[in-house]
Amino acid sequence: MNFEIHNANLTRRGFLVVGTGALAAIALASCTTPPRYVSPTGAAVQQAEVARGGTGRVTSVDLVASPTQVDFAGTTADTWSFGSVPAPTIRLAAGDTLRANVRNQLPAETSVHWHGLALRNDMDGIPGTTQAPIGAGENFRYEFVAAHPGTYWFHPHVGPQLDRGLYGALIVEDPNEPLIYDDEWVVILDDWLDGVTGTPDEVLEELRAGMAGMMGDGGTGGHMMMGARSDLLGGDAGDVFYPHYLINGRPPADPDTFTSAPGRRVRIRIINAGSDTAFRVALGGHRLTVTHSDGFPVNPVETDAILIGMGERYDALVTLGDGAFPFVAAAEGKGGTALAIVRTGSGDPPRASATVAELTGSVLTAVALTADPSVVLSTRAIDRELTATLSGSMMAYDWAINGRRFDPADPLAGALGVTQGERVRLRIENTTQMWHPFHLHGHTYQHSGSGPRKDTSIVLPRQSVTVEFDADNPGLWAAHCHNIYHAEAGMMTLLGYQTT
Ligand SMILES: [Cu+2]
Repeated sequence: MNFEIHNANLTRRGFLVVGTGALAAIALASCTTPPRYVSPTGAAVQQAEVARGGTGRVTSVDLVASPTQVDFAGTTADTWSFGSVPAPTIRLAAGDTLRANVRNQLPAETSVHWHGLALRNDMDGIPGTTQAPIGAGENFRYEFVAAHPGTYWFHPHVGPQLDRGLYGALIVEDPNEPLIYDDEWVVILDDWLDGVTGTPDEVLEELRAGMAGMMGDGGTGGHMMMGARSDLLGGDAGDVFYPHYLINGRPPADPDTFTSAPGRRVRIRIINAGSDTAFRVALGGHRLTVTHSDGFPVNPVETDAILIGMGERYDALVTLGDGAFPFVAAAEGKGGTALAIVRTGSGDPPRASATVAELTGSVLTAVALTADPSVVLSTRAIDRELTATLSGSMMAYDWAINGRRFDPADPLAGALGVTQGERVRLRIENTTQMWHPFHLHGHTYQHSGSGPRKDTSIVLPRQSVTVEFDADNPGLWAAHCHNIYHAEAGMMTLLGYQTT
């Protein structure tokens, strides 16, 4: 229902411009006609889906979002999940169709976004833009071709629901996989507070009140975290205090254990599902060979550790030694850690407080990577230059893009416009005192200068990241900070394909 209203608004806005007389006439003469955008349910989106082709094979999954109780080493917490935290991993082959039947048993509206996939726009899960929200008690069927192999994940795109337990990995396997490995391990990192110190909605409310709100609360502080610092992140590492850091839904006192054998080569797919925490990950006694960023292959780079922002994914290969090894994800600048265990032989399990020397060795970020030749963008002239200027402060909690806080009731206001077929250069400029993990939906851009293909990029304070992509997936695509609290406060815009 909302969806029809949204379309009506677009029509009405176009009509109003014509109807405001002389002023509008000047605007029309000096600029051009106001932008009109493709509809997520329109012909261009359907044609793009047909062009993707696909195998015709269908993988069906049922995702039931419901209130759930989780157990962290004996402490229980009430949360919302798809039955378990994380949800069972969804796997399919590239070119196959995913059919996900979502049943919403939550006491709230929800949606599912398929993070990183260049999928058909009306299946992207953005209420008010690509679909109506899935109301409490309602169902929705997502169905789309997963064209590109890689490590992806899924989560809601409603309020701060991402910071609950509603997430899981989505692995698109390559039928012609060039990597050689024996085992595979999916590692999902998360910062957790839901049902322990409060709810994500309470955190958002407190953050929105800003620093002044916290002072006014008599200094009890609530959910805010002061003094989280990281040189790698250019200063302030995060705003929110989390009592738990998890790997695959488990705290260090009850760690996930990956069992393999000495000498086996493992592909580790690492996903940061956190909301306000970058993680520095390492496997004790091993170096990691990074092979993929955000699902796409890179020229392999060996490193001791990887820094991974919210929404980012890295795949790494490692040949396992003999014993029991700690896989540690340190909450960057925050002091806490998540732990899992890799076991190939006998030996005492690492302690919950295990730390590993590799964490303070070489730490890889996207800056160190270049795209694998198979996924380098073709050489061609830039047709369109866009800028997304990130602004705002922790004090006022007024996070915005290009001076505008995203308004879900008027999502196209301030949209970045492109035309299908263009080569686009997007400069993401961070004018704030804090780092932001910027995420573009529906595309896997390339960092300029033969950098990696990615869909989520760390943008350091007072610095910029320039990316390029082909506008080959028509629709209305969210572009936002993947700190869920920044995004909800307004650091979000749309990339809109214009009709000519
Ligand atoms: Cu941000």
